[in-house]
Amino acid sequence: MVKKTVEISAREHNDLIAAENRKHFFDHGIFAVNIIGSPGCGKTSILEYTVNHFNETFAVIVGDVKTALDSDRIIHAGHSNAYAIETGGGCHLTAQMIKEKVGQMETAAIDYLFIENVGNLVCPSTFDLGEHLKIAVLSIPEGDEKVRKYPALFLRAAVVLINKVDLLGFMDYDIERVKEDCRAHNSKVKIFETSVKTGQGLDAFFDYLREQRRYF
Ligand SMILES: Nc1nc2c(ncn2[C@@H]2O[C@H](COP(=O)(O)OP(=O)(O)O)[C@@H](O)[C@H]2O)c(=O)[nH]1
Ligand SMILES: [Mg+2]
Repeated sequence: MVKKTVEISAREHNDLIAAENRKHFFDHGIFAVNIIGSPGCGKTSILEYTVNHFNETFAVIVGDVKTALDSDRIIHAGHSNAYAIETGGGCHLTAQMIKEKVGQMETAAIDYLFIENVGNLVCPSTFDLGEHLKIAVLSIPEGDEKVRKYPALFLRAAVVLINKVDLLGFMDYDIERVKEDCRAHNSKVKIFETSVKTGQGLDAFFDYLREQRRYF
């Protein structure tokens, strides 16, 4: 008898685990979002703001190459349900990492799961974690050409937050051009102009998440 072995790629394996995660989230009523952006664009700051202004029950997972500094910031902001994943060199989170971390949580009490991916506009874009929404975060100091340079993320992100809009007057940044670039990649993209310093756009973003959770 000829023995056949079936080999699957790392990405196919990731997709299988991501599908398991998605079913787990569905079964437990958890709406999961995967937040992707460059280092320093404001991902953790947005989550700190979320701790103080989003009154639903949620958990936070923060991925970084090293340290638990960002999950410590979430805990320090007053939210104990925050977990760190150190990738040890990996430039993105994987569905397996999320599966293991979610396995340690008391999921019955969670309505939302915020996942801050490793800071990077490339690798995290194509690794499904089982999330319902991929959220891209841009920020004004990064410059206004990033959507054109890193299309993979903007083809897949359902939502784009253009953060640090409080700095718009200080930098050359054509925000209308950036929005056009986002829409050229995804005509249905939902765009929010946000600032953690002033709170601009974040309540509207939270309302959007609540609306999306109702239909997932
Ligand atoms: N002016 C301004 N600074 C911000 C805003 N959001 C974040 N920052 C600052 O940007 C820096 C990096 O933020 P952080 O949340 O650590 O970014 P992350 O690497 O994407 O998690 C910090 O100094 C924040 O205080 C914002 O909306 N406006
Ligand atoms: Mg961070």
